Amino acid sequence: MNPSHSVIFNIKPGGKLQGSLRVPGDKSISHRSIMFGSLAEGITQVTGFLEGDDALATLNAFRQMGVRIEGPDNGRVTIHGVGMQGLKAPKEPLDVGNSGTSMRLLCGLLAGQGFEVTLVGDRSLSGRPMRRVTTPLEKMGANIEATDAGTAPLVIHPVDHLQGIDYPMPVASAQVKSCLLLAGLYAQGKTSTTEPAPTRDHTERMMSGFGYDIQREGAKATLSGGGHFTACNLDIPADISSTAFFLVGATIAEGSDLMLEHVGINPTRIGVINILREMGADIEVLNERDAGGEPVADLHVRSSKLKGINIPEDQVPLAIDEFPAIFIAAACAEGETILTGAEELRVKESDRIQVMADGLIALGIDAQPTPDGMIIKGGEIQGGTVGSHGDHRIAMSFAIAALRASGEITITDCANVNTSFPGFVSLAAKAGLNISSAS
Ligand code: SPQ
Repeated sequence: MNPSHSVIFNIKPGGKLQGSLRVPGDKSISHRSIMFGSLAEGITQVTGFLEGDDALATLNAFRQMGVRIEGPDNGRVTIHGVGMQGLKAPKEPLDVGNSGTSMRLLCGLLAGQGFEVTLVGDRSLSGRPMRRVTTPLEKMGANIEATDAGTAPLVIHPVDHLQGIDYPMPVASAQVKSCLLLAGLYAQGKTSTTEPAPTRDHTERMMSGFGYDIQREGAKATLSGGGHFTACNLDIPADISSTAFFLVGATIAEGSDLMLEHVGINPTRIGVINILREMGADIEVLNERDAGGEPVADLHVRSSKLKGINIPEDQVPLAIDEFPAIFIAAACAEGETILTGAEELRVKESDRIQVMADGLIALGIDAQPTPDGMIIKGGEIQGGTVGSHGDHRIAMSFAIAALRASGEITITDCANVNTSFPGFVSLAAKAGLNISSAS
């Protein structure tokens, strides 16, 4: 049996969320800390590293390529950088499990190395589109084999050299942008990406933090190959994507009053705050400060009544991973919430439009999937069983829905919650969710 099928969440209805808590470190920044620290000259010390399966897959990949990495130990990682040319050919394929970020960013980073490497992933990742990275990389001169469907396994063959390109990105994707910028480090001349809408900019910020000259002008990011990274220390903030479950949970559960500490509030990630506030949520952003080039704050959230809205399309890339949680908020809102322009949700760890619609309908909510979004009418959430399809964000979203349900909710296939949020069950229980996990 696939082990991911064997974990089940049971959540008793009702409850409220209270107290102060800090969710684990940001997944996107954790991946990048390992990649940049490994390529740097010198020793990089990381605190707040996410000890979840996805970020650990990236860490293990670099160990397989000869980088000495100590930890993680309570979020502390020490990376002994090998420099831009110091990676070694791994003896085995690099297995990145469920992690799209690892596969797409590594694909760019490895395209210009002098050795052959194979990237493999689990069933979900092996069904996700990779042409969005292999096509522009091939324009740079890379030699990458994929399946006929353009999916993993990806075999990256060594090439003579890569050539920088100026790439107008057809999709708003931080993974595509980051992949090409990482390949650009090894390319001759300049590599530029232009994004159709702003996406998370952790790669650009971290490159500057490691002393690399990267220029940003509006939607365009440009760098020249041949430079080097200088090691530095990184303090990774709590992940706003994990925080989102608590923002929604405390908003929908009457009597809730919750403080979420040290949350990354990078402007390219705060769509969930903007959207929930527009729906009527009471979220205060307190103690804004800087943590190694990334803005952080404490978020104070109290329960409030929500109303349905038309979600502004410019917020979609800024909240792309938070829609499963936002759909639960919409199910608890008065009136209709309409999401458009979010077709990217169909190619995540699961088809997040279909799987969320199926689950909401199973719980008695009127949810209509559309090709690029969903129409949700707020209503009474009933008890029932929903399948998470091995998607961490679906599992956690339906878990918090129980705060407003009339009966117990059972969620199947929940092991992948460990990819982004190890300790979710105990932290959510501590805050007031009546959740238990069985395998
Ligand atoms: O890493 P993975 O599996 O792609 O994870 C997800 C998630 O929900 O955790 C997407 F399914 O986050 C992506 C995010 O959607 C992480 C990411 C990054 O770190 O650069 C960027 C986004 O993906 P994309 O395709 O929009 O660039």
